[in-house]
Amino acid sequence: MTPPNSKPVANNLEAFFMPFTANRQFKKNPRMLAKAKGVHYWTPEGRKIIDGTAGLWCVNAGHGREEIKAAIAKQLDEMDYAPSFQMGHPKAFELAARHAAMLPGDLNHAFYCNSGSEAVDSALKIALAYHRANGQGTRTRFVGRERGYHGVGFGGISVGGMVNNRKWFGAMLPGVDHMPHTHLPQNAFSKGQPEHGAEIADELEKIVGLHDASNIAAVIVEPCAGSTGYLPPPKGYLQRLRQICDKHGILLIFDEVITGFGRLGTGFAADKFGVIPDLMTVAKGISNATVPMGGVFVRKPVFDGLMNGPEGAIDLFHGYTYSAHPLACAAASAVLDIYRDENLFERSAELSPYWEEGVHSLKGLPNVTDIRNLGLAAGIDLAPSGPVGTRGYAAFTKAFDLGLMVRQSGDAIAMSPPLVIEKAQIDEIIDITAKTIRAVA
Ligand code: PXG
Ligand code: PLP
Repeated sequence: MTPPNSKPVANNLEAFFMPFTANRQFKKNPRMLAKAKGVHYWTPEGRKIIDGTAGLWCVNAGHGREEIKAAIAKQLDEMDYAPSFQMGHPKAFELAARHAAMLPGDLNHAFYCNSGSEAVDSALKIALAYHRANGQGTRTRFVGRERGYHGVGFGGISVGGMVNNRKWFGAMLPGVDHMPHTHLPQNAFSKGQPEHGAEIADELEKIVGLHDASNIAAVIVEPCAGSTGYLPPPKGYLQRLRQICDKHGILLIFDEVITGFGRLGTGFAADKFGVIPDLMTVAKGISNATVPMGGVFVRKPVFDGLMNGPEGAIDLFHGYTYSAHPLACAAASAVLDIYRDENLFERSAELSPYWEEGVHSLKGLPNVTDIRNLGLAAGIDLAPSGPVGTRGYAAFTKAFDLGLMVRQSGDAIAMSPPLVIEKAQIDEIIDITAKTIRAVA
């Protein structure tokens, strides 16, 4: 049978061990992507796919941006690589200063790495080191949340709350508790932030009561959970978490790998909600996914707390060969120019009501049990049709066949288009999504 998605490719598909993929199923009927520009992908045979997900929530400024390409090429000509251990290069310092200037409050230092997973592990380690440097070395426990996704490092899966990402890998980090997730049935079909559930933050008090605050280093949450179907925080929830952390001297980490760089219509979720975390993890939109990059943004008191040792001593025993890679820094700086010059965060905010109206117009279609949105992203729950993920996978593949890229999480589909999307293209995404939902009924 000729696969509908892709003409047979000349090369052998066997050797590539694909991440988060049903390898054998995929290789029988591959969904190949060969070209990307603006808000579109093309398959090798030239079929055009509208990118409803900005790649994997990362290509915020759209594909194939000439400015980024030029900046990377120029950097490659000047200097391909430079170490950042006890050495530096100007682009790293320039980028950190630009990030510090755009961040809210006193989040004004930047540690760089190469992915969101590395950012999360780095943030957890910074939290531990900070407490230890401040004479509170008993603070070693972490608190995450059910349905949280914090990447795939051992730290990230330990604080994360996705069972399939955890159950295969044994013991993980000791000393982690999970707060309940915030997805409540009474909030179904909420537009934007749901009304109910701020009090779920009080579960943190129970965990503090169990272990005592003197043993807890940090709480990590996605301000708006992404990977588990897009779960905007209930009104007041994040503010309450911040208060409880302040009361007990616990660091609050916002994992903004998805929400950072414009997704919610502001630079960061911290701006959107007016809640400033002690540490913020970012990746994806930081470089528009051109060169892999991640980062941890650190508040001044936390950074200063690590600067109390002898001047000649290393402040943090942590870093990557590719921390602040020159190509990544060049790309990230060019991306900031685009975000600024094209007002893409504001554009995201301006398009959000139109997007909200579009996604909520899908209410009433067969098997749609909930729709959630915030900023320029949404999650749509479909009733299961068998084992978990059966209908979700059917929807994902059907949408691809109809020319739309969506993300599947169980039986939910998530969408997060590039921030450069046009209204007519939003209409197209909604139209294909509706056809998809009917087709998998
Ligand atoms: N934290 C959060 C909040 C994320 O969303 C990571 C950490 C890890 O980033 P890296 O760069 O190591 O992948 C992420 C990544 C999906 C999907 O389908 C989401 C992510 C990655 C791939 C797929 O929702 N988020
Ligand atoms: N493994 C070995 C043998 C190494 O030498 C290094 C780095 O020097 C690493 C792992 C870590 O690699 P990276 O710094 O790219 O994370």
